[in-house]
Amino acid sequence: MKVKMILPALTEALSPFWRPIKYHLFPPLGLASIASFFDADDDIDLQDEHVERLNLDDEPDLVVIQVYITSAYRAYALADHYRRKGAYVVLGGLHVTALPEEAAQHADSIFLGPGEDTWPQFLQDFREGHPAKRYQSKIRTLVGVPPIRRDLIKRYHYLIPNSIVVSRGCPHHCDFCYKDAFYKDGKSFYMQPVDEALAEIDRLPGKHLYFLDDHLFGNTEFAAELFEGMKGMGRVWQAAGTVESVLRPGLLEKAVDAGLRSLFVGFETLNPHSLKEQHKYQNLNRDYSLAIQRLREHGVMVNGSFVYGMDNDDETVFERTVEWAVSQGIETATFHILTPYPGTLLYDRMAEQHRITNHNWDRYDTRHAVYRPMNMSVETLEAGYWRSYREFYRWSSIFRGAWTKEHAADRMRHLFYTGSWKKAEPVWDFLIRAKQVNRLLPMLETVLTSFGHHPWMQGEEEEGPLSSSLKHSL
Ligand code: B12
Ligand code: SF4
Repeated sequence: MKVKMILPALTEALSPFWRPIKYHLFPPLGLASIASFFDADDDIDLQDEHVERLNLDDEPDLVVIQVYITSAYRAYALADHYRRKGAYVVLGGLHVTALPEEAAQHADSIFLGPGEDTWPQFLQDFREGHPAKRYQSKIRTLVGVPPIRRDLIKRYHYLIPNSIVVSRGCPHHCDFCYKDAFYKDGKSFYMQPVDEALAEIDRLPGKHLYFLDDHLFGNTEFAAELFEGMKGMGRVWQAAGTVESVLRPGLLEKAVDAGLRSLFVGFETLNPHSLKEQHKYQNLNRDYSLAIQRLREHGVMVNGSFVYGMDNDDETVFERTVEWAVSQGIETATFHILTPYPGTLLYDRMAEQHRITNHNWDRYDTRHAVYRPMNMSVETLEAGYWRSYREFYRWSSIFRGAWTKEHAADRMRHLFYTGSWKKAEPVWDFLIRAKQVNRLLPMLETVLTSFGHHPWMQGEEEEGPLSSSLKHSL
């Protein structure tokens, strides 16, 4: 059987907001995961439109498209194109699960929820000639799932080809998150068996890993066992975790021993009323500064995530947040405008209050206000969002953030990491166009591995602020 799998690019790909580096980071793990259920003699072409031009002249029997909210219109156009050519077209992913009736107009079959249980069932039905119109995932497990088809991923396109997910979902329930809508009708947090996760890590070449799990630290027992198994593998890695998990005694230390060097932390807001409003209880009454201090002491860099536009926010929120982030020495920050994704509690609440002003899914990209904020205008919210990026990444802020650190080596790492991420974008773009983005990976590994004197460097070679490997790469 001839199969085409597509991760469509978001409509933004044609707009001035397009940042090539952001879309050359991670390969399409979702499609490569369900591809593991195909037969060895199926002829599969997996294309990621963020990084390559699609070949639309082919004649596949089956077309599989993953739909995110911001790529929904492009996904539908591609689906319509292949249906006109007579292919059997299926759609799945987050947006299909949120709005199945909308997606069904463009597909022969649709899939709701994760694909590990429904996809093998569909393949059997399809081969037998009686596929259903709709498949709803109910059995939630990663036990016995075959290894992800990494052979279908064109590694050279990505800065982080070693992206990996070893769990699905998250134990928490924040109102604005996609999670509860996507995992409804079954378990919403479950893990791969640790042995299989370790085997997958072992199969990945090189040193660097990026865990894309929503909350790698969400199950202490699983995380501790995983980190224990990774000890001595010589990996350096990045992941996402909550403030609460950083403060939990013992777990962070295990992660650091296993190679954790940078963590994406969802601070979201500095206002406890907003945390309550969004049911983000796991952040309530947690000492954010202490969490950052703990990460710093262990040599882990912080990517702080912040959301603007909650009902308690007014026009002072931007300056306060940026000032706090800079003064804490956070290395990188990601700002978002609150976005009511269909299917979430946040969406239902805002729809009930008649506050949603825009149903153009292209705008649901966390850069636009698609609703009426409570305590400021849309213009103030959007301007404040953009100003936050400018303020956080101006050189004076980068230096101020770096100088919150005691050791010269830590300051250097801050300057190098933050500066090269935001200030060297033309260089990244050039390397992407030259198909050389992979060449940046050793530099990233070096920055994550080197600099400073930290508990995790005990016993490793040390020769002053810059280790020899970094000098080589410079
Ligand atoms: C990596 C990532 C990115 C990467 C690349 C995405 C990629 N290559 O897949 C980049 C940086 C480009 C990115 C960008 C954005 N992202 Co993003 N991203 C993620 C992240 C962290 C991991 C994705 C992943 O690999 N998951 C692991 C795999 C295994 O899961 P999966 O892809 O969902 O696939 C499973 C199922 O969905 C299902 N499935 C999927 N497709 C199909 C098809 C069929 C037929 C079947 C049967 C099953 C099926 O089966 C798979 C196996 O279970 C997710 C969070 C998350 N946990 O998913 C956010 C997430 C997907 N991103 C999100 C957002 C909002 C964005 C941006 C708009 C952010 C922005 N401000 O720019 C952009 C736009 C992206 C776009 N193209 O439209 C939201 C999506 C919200 C929504 N309702 O669509 C998420 C959920 C984050 C969040 N918590 O809000 N993102
Ligand atoms: S902690 Fe993060 S992943 Fe979990 S529900 Fe909240 S926003 Fe979603």
